[in-house]
Amino acid sequence: MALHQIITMTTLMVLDIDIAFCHLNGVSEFCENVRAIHNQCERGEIAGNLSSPSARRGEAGPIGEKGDMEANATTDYEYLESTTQDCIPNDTSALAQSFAELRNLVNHNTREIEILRKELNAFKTDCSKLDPDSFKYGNDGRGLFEIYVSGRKIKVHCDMITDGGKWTVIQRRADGSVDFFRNYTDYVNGFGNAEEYWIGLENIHSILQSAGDFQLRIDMEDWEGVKKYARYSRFDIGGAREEYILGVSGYSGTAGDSFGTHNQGKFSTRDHDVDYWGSNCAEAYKGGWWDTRCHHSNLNGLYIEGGPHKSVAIGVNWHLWKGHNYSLKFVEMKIRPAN
Ligand SMILES: [Ca+2]
Repeated sequence: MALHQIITMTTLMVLDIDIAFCHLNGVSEFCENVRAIHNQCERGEIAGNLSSPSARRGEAGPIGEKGDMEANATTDYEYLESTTQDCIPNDTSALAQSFAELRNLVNHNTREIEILRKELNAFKTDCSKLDPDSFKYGNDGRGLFEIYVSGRKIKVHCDMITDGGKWTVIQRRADGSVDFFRNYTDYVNGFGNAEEYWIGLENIHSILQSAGDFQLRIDMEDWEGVKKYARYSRFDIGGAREEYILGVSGYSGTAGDSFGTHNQGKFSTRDHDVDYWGSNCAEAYKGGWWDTRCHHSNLNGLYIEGGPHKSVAIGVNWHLWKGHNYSLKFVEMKIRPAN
């Protein structure tokens, strides 16, 4: 086979490989460029491009020797050999076979990776299951991360710093940007944005079902920058049929136990009154909570700038710290497996 034929074949083959990779990677701009070169090649223009600029005249000489550079259409084979000989395989069919095997391998590995990714995600049921390495950069051990609750991806804040870390934040109040005075469906399914949210009773229930016992920690801050917390060594809620009834015990902390008194409370909202009071606690105190005969804490109450408020018990209240007429500036409710 003449050298220029090998060069043309090899060039076409390399272009085919490029085009195939191009499809694999989905890089359309690159693909267009390769197609353009491919078309050039088919029109016979590529050999001219590969030869030196001075070699487009004169007559062809023997392979390996310089032709008559004054004659028309001479190809400078010496130049071609010096620039391409290392790139030309002895057997181009072997190259094609190698590429086919490579493509199969890539396809196979792509499928394997997708399967492994799904299996891995199924384990990320709360922040304690995430790879600690993913918290090293750029977020100071806090921030939004993806977890998989009942197979569905949701974004939550993870607190990997406080009290040993690994906390999944299920409720957050930080700037008053989200209205928490909402109906039952919203509290069941969850609502909010990156700064303020309620993760949803169904999601809380699913996370609690995914491992053994869970702890709860509530971090709070007032408008003067003072921080307090309440921790409960056991936290559980029932499912929808049990009205998400609360099981909480084992208080320790600095804020006082204003949540343990809600133990055995069912979750009430303005349109779903299952509290133990004649009237509707959630309606009266502007939130959604495990109300009993109303509340000692009301962390889903109205977010009131500055703190103090006149109407009793409607704010983001924690009774044993700030009473029923002070709305907190910041709250995070967070859970993690007990062990
Ligand atoms: Ca009632």
